[in-house]
Formats: sequence, structure tokens, C-alpha cells
Amino acid sequence: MKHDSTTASASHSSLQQTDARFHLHPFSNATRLNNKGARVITHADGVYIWDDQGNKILDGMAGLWCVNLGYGREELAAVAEQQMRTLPYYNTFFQTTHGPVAQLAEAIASVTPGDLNRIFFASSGSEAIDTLMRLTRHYWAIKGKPWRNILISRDNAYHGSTIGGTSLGGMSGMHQQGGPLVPNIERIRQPYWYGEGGDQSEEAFGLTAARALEEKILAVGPDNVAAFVAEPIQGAGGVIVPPASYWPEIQRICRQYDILLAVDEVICGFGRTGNWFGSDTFNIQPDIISMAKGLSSGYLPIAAVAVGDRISNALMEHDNDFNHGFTYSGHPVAAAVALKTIEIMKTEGIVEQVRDSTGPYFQKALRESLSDHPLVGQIDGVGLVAGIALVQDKATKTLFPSSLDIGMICRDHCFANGLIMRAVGSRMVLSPPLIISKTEINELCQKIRTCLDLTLTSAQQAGAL
Ligand code: PXG
Repeated sequence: MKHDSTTASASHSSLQQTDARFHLHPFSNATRLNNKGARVITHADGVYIWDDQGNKILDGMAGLWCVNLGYGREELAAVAEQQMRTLPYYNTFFQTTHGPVAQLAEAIASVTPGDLNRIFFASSGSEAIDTLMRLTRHYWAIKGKPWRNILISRDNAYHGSTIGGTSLGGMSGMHQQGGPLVPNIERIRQPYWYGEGGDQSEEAFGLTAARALEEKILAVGPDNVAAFVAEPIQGAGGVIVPPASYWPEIQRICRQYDILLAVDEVICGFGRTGNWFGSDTFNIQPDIISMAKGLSSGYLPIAAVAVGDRISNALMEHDNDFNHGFTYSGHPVAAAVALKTIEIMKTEGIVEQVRDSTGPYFQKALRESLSDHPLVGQIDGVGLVAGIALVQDKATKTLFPSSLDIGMICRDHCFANGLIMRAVGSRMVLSPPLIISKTEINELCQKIRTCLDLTLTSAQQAGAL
């Protein structure tokens, strides 16, 4: 039966019904969601979003880790409109280019670390990751070693949900669906000291977790490995900040065995950790990085891969095409919005503000207001990204039994009390817009405290405490 959208009224329940009937949501249990009805978001401004029930909600997640400049930026809307009127689309395949894409490539190169100065465009982080996977393998083929194609990543990593991203990531729930997965991918443990460090000091555990890479390389043979791929801080994995000893050791191992170091900056890029890239914060020297999300502040879908000299020189020397690209690689409207985003970040000094002012303030405020809470086992984070481990027993770091989904209970209390804070298992994660003010950070912390109290009461009522 053909559906006539013009007959659909925009009332709350009718929108929910339309959504339930026709819309398949990402990462959702369709039956459960449809029985409940999706929350309808109507508009947004600054760090706040509103639903159609009139609730004003503090967005502690910047959408999905992306609306870094906050909502309601007129300059971004204006630039999109202007570009749509001038050149809404043209491709970059047929030996053609256009102003926005060439200028954006230059603007990205001006902020990327080291020699990462050649930019390939895509529309999503997952596409960027697929590009990075193909490019690192292709590099070794150009170098005459096509067998050198094993990619090593980590348990609990998130690299997107295309077949490439799913295969590369370390999310077991995703691996169970839609396979078989892409072959020749190996994984090592994650550097989660609070959860997995046992009796080791943080520093010692960082080395142990990094040396898992060396063990894996030796197990599969160094001459078979193309690249190690990792996020500077695991975002969707629960904001896992590695010990300070971790990245220098990873860097040493990659150099020693001549393994390409590929860093997934989709969440950490564009100021989230108080520098342009997470690689700057952790002093990583990658050969290639992926980026998306904050690149356009989430206003339009655009992603990129920045390639360093080692790979780009090989591509230049090679006489063949790299047979890869997307219809929307370097889409002019998305590129114009991303270019404006970078310009605003520079003129408003957003990265410096996060590094010197709001980032440290946020980290301190979270610890001062929440550390003593009975549910809070650990608070971790850098800049404007943080993870809070919820535990049943602080002294022993004991988690709640899985029958009590403490993260979901907390998330629902947040939703009901004007706050978006995401749950990753029993870790609560935060990634507010980078323009958040200190006053808004105070409000955020107060709301979290209230919601943790409500979560504590729920746990007590469930007999778990
Ligand atoms: N790499 C990383 C590090 C990511 O965080 C991707 C790649 C894929 O990007 P796209 O644009 O294809 O989604 C991501 C995306 C969550 C959540 O719930 C996180 C992401 C996406 C959706 C949900 O935390 N990260």
C-alpha cells in the first residue's frame, strides 16, 4: 500500500506511530522501541535540545559526539544555503575539483598532526574507516608485499558499522550479526586499567596492554602485518583513557616492526580532548588518521582520511589508480560547512578554550561533585570527554549483576530529568558540545548528581544494595 505522507498529522502520537510503522532505527530493538514510541526532538539551541512535550534537555553528548560548535549556528546554515544555490553537487572523480573541497583539504592539513597533509573525503566515519583499511593494505601491495595485509585492532573498539568497520571493531555483539566478517583482522586487549588492570600500577598496566601488540605481531609474523588501528581514547567503548605509558610503547612497537600506525580520530578529532586531534594530546605520530563528526560539527555528513608522506608518496609513485571513492567524496555543501566549522573553531579559539579553560574545569567539576557518590567507582576523561564507572561496591570495584542494567536505569533517569548522558554497559559517558560554558558545566554536574541519586534509589529498591 502506498503511504501518503501529506495525510500524516504532525501531532506527537501520530509522529510516533508513523515512526514506529516506517522507520527502522539504528542499534535498536524495533519491537521494544515501537511499543514505547520514540522521543520526538523538535529543535535545539546551544547545548540544549527540546522534545515535542516541551522538555528542555541539556545535551551532554553533543548529539552523537559531534555537535561540537553547539546547535543553532546561523553561519553554518548560511554557508550551506549559499553553496546549495551555487553548486549543490559535483563529483571529484573525473579529474575535477571545486572550491570547497580544495580549500577544505588545505584547512584540514593546516590542523592535522605531523605530515598528514593529503586528504581523502567520505561521508561517514565508517566510510573513512573502510578507506583507511583499503589504503593501508593497498600501501603494502604497492610496496610489493600484498601478503602484508593483517590489520590489528582492539577489543571493545568502535570503528563504525559497515562490514569493514564492524570487522575491524571489537564489539562482540556486532560480530555476531551480518557476517562473515572481513578476514585478516586480529585484535588485542584494550588498555582499560580501572576495569582490567588487576594489581598492576597504571603505568605497568599501560606497558602490559601495549606489549600485547608486540606479542600479536610476533605471533602472526611482522612481515604479515599492515597496520595497527586504534582510537586515542575509546569513545563508544565507554571513554577508556589509556595510561600515560601506553601510547609511547605502541609507537615504539610500530616503529620497531615497521607497522603502519593508523589512528581513528572520529571522536577525538576537532578539539574534543583539548587539542585539534587526540594524537596531539597523546603525542602520537600516526601514518594515517580518520575523522568525521566534529569536522562539520555534525551539521552535514562528511568524513575524511588524512594521509602522511609515507603512504601518499607511495601512491604518487605508483602508476595505477587507487580504485576507491564515493559519489559524495568531497560533497561541495558538506565541504563548505566543514570549512566554515574549522574557520569558526579557529576564530573563536575553541580548541584553546577546551584545553586551557572549560576542559580542565569540566574534569575538576566532575570529580569534585561526583567522586564521593556511592555509585561512582572511577571518573576518567580528558578535555570535554569523560566516562564514569558505576559500581556496586567502590572498595572492590564490584559491578552490579548483569540482571540489573544500572547504565540503562541511570540513562532513563537522565532522560526524565532533562539530561542526555549515554550508557555504555555500566559506564556513563559524556561528550558535551565544545562551546559549553562553565555555568552550563555546573548545571550538567548538578543534574548528574541528581540522576545518580535516583539511580541509587532504584538500585536499592531492586534489592541490589
Ligand atoms: N570510528 C569511531 C571512533 C567512531 O566513534 C565511527 C568510526 C563510525 O562513524 P559513522 O559516522 O559511520 O557512525 C565512529 C562512530 C555511540 C555511537 O553510541 C558512536 C558512534 C556512532 C554511533 C553511535 O557511542 N561512533
